[in-house]
Amino acid sequence: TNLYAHIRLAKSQNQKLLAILLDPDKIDWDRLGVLMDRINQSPASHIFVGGSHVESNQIDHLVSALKEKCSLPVVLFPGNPSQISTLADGILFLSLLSGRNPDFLIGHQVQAAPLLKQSTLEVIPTGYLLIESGTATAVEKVSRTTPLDRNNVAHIVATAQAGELLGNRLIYLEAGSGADLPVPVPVIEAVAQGIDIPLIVGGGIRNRKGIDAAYAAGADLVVIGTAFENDLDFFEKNK
Ligand code: 1GP
Repeated sequence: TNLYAHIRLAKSQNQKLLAILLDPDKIDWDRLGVLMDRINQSPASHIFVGGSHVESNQIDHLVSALKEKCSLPVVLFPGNPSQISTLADGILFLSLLSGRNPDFLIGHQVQAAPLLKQSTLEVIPTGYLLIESGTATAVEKVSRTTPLDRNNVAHIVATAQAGELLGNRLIYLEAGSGADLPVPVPVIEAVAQGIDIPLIVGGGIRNRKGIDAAYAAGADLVVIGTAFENDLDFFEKNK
């Protein structure tokens, strides 16, 4: 299957997508069976795997369990090059365009490229924009970059557009995992209207209302991490 072709097709048909983000560092390995059941019962279309501090053997462990027990595509969402498992289906090849730290703009990508070229992973170039969301999140601390001002919509749109023009196939608007405030609706609306490629939105979305607000504003794919991690019945309670 071609992950990107599927995302594009969904966008063209206005079919909304949903990813569950799993951080291998936060998995309760003793309850893996329950986790897999809940994922299979959820409306998710994708599983993203990644985190800020994860070690690679845990990534392989989680990805192989997911490949065995779930039918959803597994997409890596790496915080650094050590978080690549060739057992996954694809990878969001992120460039942190909101920041000015060369390591996260191009350095880590150079480190990862030889392994990716050898692998069968589908590589999806993704412009990654961190939006200010109240208190500092892990992405901000780990990347040592400043998020974009959530009120400066024009600058956020220009950054997303530059990402598209540089050849990225997706734009990811990120408030940060566990963010106090999700990406503002007017930001999602303006970016969705300003680009032609699919738009991912995540960070701090905690309920059905938040998911639907992001979709209505123009998000093609919404990412849920913390809310599901904290309550495996999240999707049952938020239909
Ligand atoms: C983080 O966008 C994702 O990269 C998900 O964030 O954990 O807040 O759902 P949450």
